[in-house]
Amino acid sequence: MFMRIDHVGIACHDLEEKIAFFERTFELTVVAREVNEEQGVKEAMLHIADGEGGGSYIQLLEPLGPDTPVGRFLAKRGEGVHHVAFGVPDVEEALETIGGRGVRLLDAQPRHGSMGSSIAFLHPKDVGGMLTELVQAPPRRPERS
Ligand code: CMX
Ligand code: CO
Repeated sequence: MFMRIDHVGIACHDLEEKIAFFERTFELTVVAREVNEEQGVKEAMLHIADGEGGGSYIQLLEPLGPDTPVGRFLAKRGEGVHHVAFGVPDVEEALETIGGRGVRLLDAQPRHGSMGSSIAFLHPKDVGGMLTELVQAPPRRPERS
C-alpha cells in the first residue's frame, strides 16, 4: 500500500531560518514554497531523492497562527518532527482501506497538499503516536515535444 516515504514534516518557529540551516548543513535544495491556508501553514519542500513512485522530501512547516495544528503542536511540544507522510498510489482507496481497519481518519476526503498533491491525515493516537499523512502525487504532465 505504501510506496515510499514521501516526506517528513518538521514544525518550526522561523521557516527562513530553518531553510538556511538545512541548506547549509545537509546541502538540500528548496524545490517548492507554499502558503496553505486550509492547513494553517507556510511551508517549504527540500528535495532529498527521486524514486520510482516520486520524490522524497523534508517539509518545513511554520504555523500561520497559534490556533492551527502546527501552532498548537509548537506550543505543546516545541520544534521537532510533526508528521511522517507516506506516498500511496490512490489516497481515496488508501483511506477507505485504512479506515476500515479501525484507524480514525482526520480527513474523510483528500485535501490539497504541496506541489499539487492530494493529502489526508490519520489520527496519531491510532498510529502509535505518529501523525501520519497519505500523499498521492499529481498526475504527471505530458512531456513537451
Ligand atoms: N504528532 C503526534 N501526536 C500529536 C500531534 C502530532 N503532530 N499533534 C497532536 N498530537 C496529540 C497531542 O499530543 C494530544 O495528545 P494528548 O491528549 O495525549 O496530549 C492529541 O494528539 C490531541 O492534540 P491537540 O493538542 O488537541 O491538538 P489538535 O487540536 O491540533 O489535534 C490533530 C491534533 C492531529 C488532530 C490535528 O493537529 C490535525 O488534524 N492534524 C492534521 C492536519 C495538519 O497537521 N496539518 C499541518 C500539516 C500540513 C501538511 O503536511 O501539508
Ligand atoms: Co506534510
